[in-house]
Amino acid sequence: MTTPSFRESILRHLTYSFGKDPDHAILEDWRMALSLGVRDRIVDAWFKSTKRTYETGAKRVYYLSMEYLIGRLLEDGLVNLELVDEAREVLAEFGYDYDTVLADEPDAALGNGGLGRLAACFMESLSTIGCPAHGYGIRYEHGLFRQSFVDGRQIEQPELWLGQRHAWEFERPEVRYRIGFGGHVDVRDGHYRWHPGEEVEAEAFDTPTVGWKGRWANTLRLWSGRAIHPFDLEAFNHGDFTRAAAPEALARTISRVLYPDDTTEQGRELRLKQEYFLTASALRDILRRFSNQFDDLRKLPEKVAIQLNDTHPAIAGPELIRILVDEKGFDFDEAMEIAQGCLSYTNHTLLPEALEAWGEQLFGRLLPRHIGIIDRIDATHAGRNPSRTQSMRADQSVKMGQLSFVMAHKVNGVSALHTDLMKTTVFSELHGLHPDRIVNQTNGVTPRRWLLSCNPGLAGLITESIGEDWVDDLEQLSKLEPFIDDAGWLEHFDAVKRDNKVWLSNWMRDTYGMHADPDALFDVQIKRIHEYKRQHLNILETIALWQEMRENPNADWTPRLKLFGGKAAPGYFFAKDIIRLINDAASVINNDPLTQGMLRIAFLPNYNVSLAERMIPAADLSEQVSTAGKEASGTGNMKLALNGAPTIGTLDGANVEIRERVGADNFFLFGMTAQEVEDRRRVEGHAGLAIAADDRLKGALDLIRDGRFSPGETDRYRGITENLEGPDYFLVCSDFTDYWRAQREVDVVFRDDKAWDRMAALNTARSGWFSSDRTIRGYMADIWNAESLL
Ligand code: F58
Repeated sequence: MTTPSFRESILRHLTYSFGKDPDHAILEDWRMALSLGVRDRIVDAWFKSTKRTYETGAKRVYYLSMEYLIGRLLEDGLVNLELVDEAREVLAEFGYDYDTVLADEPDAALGNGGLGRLAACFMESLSTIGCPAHGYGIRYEHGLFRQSFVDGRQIEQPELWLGQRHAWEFERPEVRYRIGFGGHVDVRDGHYRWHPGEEVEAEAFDTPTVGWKGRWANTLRLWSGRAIHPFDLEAFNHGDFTRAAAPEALARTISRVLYPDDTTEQGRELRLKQEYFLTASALRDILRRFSNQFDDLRKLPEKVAIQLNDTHPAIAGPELIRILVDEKGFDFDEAMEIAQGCLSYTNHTLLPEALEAWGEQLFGRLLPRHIGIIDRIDATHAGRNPSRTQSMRADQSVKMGQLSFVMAHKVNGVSALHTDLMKTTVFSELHGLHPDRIVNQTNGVTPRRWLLSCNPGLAGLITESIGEDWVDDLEQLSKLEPFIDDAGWLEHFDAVKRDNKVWLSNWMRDTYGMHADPDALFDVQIKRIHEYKRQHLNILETIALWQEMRENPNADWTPRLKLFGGKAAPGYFFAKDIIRLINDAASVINNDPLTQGMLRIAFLPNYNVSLAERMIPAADLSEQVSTAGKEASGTGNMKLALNGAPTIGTLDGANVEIRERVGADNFFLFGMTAQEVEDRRRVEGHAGLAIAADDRLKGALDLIRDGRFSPGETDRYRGITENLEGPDYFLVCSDFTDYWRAQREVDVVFRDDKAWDRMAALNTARSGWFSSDRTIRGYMADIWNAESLL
């Protein structure tokens, strides 16, 4: 039964918001009308939540993140408001297919990968839990680039998510702040005053984020850059039209693109400006909201928790101190204490090259007051901790990790292993001085998007079996365990996976003309392309397997489809070579008549949230093969396990905890531990030794080097082979043999339908702990001291 009001609401929007009658409306009109119908209801929940937060005077959480990898929002709203069936019916009535309408929405890809997607999952969980929260970020005009392949090579094109109409944001022209850069600092009677040399305006755009069953909605507030005086009329009157429009163009650059390439000085400068732009606007907004309700700024830590998503907004510490000291008259020590009471910091990586450090020159030029404050923070901290040897300033740069740690009352890692490593590596000195500061909050994923909505078949089976309470209490999935012994139930589980595989394979055929046999094992590696994530380990094993199949074509092989998805940073040439190698290997192997039906490779272009939602439910095997100690947590690993894909993986990041929970028998473990990795690196010529000991590895490397996948151009992959045969920092060669062994174990289990289904179903039943609801509850209790208002 269609609820008339929702149907009417859609038709009303079609008519009055878009001026179309159903006969003339195009796909985009329907998508927009449906979205606005949903949005109306979200807004109702939003107002109620806001009102309640004001009335209770509750503490608010502010999540500061340079990235939100949101994806599409229409299905999120429909699912959380339980309007999917009604939407389907209304669209069908007018001859439209639900999935087609949903697919018309562009992905909002305002993030690079795991860090940005985590922020998006957190926003959804905060709303589901009813924790009063705001997300702050930047409204990039261009999100992450669109990836395509030409001759196997990655090509980047700008992605314009705002090119089509977008239903979800509200522009707030009344919420604008002036944000300054550069200039100079005056000191008079010990009072500092910063006079910026340049100013831009930050304008707010709000997106309400609704939680499960529409019980609560929070705000994601994204800032857009504008010129203070958008148009230089004098220049225009002199006929200099370019100069007339220059102020606007310049100001807009600040929110133009996600992550400018920071290999050039201009790129780095823009990035630092973006970080300050986000942070300063957010703080102004936070303080304005606080002052509307309370008067004593010393109470800030009681009412405000500010979470720094990595060090990108680390300037929040010095900026808050600057406001309190320079503008509100606090003394430095008290200001520092207030700031520390509010701030906490999440670390997402231990890779040295990813730890932010800004050249002093650039930093001092753009933020002349802040660099002085940082020195004072450093000195104050050192004064209180006389044994301190490190500093926030070293090698002529400002160390944002050190600054974030000192300015936070809690610092967290994102998996148990990562948190332990933080204590012994990058933050060992600070951890020694502040042993209670580092806490762990293992990542999680929202079950609404990553199971209920992306895998309706499995979600249906689960609800049929144990009721629907699992949706916001994911650990209830453990109630599935008794069903797994029921052969009929397990067949049903298997049928759901098969349907998902058929669906993906049809979609691949229709979209890319790719062939995928649903009976093959769908072996999936989806994530950013990076040496530490070791997509090249996977492709080496694929090549070795191909060789073995060719030598022994009549053996009982388990048919495999190796599926890849992921983008390489535009300036990361090694990663781009890995992509090209995978594509080159695909063209050779997929066309080998001898191995047809046994082995195929497919690299799906433009991996993004929506593609993940299609691939994850269809995956049989989850590749989590990073060099131990390098992947902070991973969240794709959780999504895949939850959707019934056992992991082949190393003891890295959250893999460790996944294995503990799903059981060692339901996880294909291989490779060195983090400690063994460290030891192995000290073995002289480790790669050569590993190659000499494994003919398969040697054979695969030989084929690549001899140009088997790059006919006429034997040099094409020299970078890769020389790296692997030489330094092999990520120990691809040393882990190869054990990886091969684990893969053959996968082959054996997969041929036993029942055994495999059992393992897959146990992965689902035992992954309930990896909900981002659990993670957020952990932050609320251990870091924010915040409460749910539901
Ligand atoms: C990721 N970091 C971690 N960084 O690699 C992953 O293990 C973890 O699960 C995830 O964070 C969430 O905690 C990550 O995605 C980035 O995208 C960087 C942002 C700054 C520039 C370089 C990429």
